[in-house]
Amino acid sequence: MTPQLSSVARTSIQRAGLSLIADKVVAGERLSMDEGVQLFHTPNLAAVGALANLVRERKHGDISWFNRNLHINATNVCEASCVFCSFARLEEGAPSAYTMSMEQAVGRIEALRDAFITEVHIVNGLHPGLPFSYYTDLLRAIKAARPDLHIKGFTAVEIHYYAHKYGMDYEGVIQALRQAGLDSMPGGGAEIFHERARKKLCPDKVDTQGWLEVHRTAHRLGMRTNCTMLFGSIERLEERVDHMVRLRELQDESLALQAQDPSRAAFQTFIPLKFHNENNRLARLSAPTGHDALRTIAVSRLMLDNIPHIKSYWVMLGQEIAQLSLSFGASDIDGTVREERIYHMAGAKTPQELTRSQLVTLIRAAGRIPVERDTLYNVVAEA
Ligand code: V47
Repeated sequence: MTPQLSSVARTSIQRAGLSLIADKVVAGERLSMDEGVQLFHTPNLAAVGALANLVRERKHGDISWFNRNLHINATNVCEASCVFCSFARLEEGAPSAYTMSMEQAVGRIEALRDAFITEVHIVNGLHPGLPFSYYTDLLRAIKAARPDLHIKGFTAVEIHYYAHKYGMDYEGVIQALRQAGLDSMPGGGAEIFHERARKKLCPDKVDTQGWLEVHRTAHRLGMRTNCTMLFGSIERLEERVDHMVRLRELQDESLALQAQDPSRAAFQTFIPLKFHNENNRLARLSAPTGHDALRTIAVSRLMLDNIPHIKSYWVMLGQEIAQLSLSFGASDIDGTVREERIYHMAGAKTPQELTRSQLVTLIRAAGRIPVERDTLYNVVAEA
C-alpha cells in the first residue's frame, strides 16, 4: 500500500502553512530552493518531519539499513587548516600526530579475521610527506588480507590533493586507487559548498567545483560515491539548501548519463554531518541541537529527491537522535564502525563501536525493520 499522510499530519501541515509544499511532495514533484528554505524556517518540526517520513516510507517502507564495517584513518597528519577539524595535526612529530605503518593498518583488519564485516572505510589527512605508493600499497595489502572486504575510501579532498601533489588528473588517481583495490568513495570533504562559508571553513582544500568534479569523474568511471554536508557551524540556512541543490544537480546529470550507459554510477547516500565543537577553532560556537539535526535530515530527504538514501550516522548524532531520525527521513544508520577518531577527537560521547545486535535493537526499538546491507545496498541478511 502506498504510504499516505494521516489526517492528523495533514491538519498539522496545513496549520504550519505547508499545504503547497505538501501537495508537491504528495504528487512527487521537486521542491524549489525557496521551498527548502521555508522548510528550515517553519517552527513546526513535526509537520516537516511528517512530510519527510512520507518520502522515506515511499522509498524504503519500514526498512532501516545498517552494515558491519571498520574505520581506518591511516594518518592524521594534514596540510589543510579546516577550522572545524579536531582530528588533523599539521606535521609529523606534533603532539598526537600519527601515521600507521602498513603492518599497523593491515593488523587492524587481521585482528578482525574471525569477525564478520563487509566494509572498510578509509579516510586520511593530507600528508605532505608520503609517496602515492603508500595509499596503493595500503589498498593492496588490505585486499590481500581480506579479498572479501569492500573498500570505501578516500574523499574527494584526498583525490584532489593527490592529483596536484603527484602530477595526475582525477581520473588517473581514481583508476590507480581502483586498480589497487578501491571499490567506492565516501562523501566527506563537501562541508558547505557556498563560497562565503567555504572560504571561512576550509580555505585551503579543494573548492566546490573540484569536489563536484571528482565525484563526476568517479561516476563516469562507474564508481558509486556518497555525499555529505557539515551543518551547524557558521553556515546560513540558505547555504544548506544551496548545498543540497548543487548535489541534486550533479545527481541529475549522473543519473541521466547512467540511463544511457549503465556502467556509469551516481550518489548512493547523503549524510548530513552535525558539527562537533570540541578541540577545534570553532569551539566558541554552540553545538547544533537535536532539533536542528532532525530538521536538517528531514529537509535533506525532501530536497534530495534523486538520492536513494539519507544516512543518520549514529556516531555523530548519538543513538537517541539516530533512532528518532528514522521517522524524520533517514533510512540508514551506518555500521558497527569500530574505533572512530574524527568525531571522538571533536567531543563525540558515543561509543567507539556498536555490535550488530545493538544496531538491530536500536532500529527495532524505533519501530523499523533492520536490514543488514553491504556497501552497495545488497541485502546481506534480514535481522
Ligand atoms: O569531511 C570533521 C566532517 C567528515 C568535524 O560516506 C566534522 O559513508 C562535524 O565524511 N564536526 C568525515 N563534522 C566523515 C565522513 C563520513 C562519515 C561516515 C560515513 C561516511 C560515508 C562519511 O567529517 C569530514 C568533515 O566534513 N568533520 N570534523 C567536526 N568537528
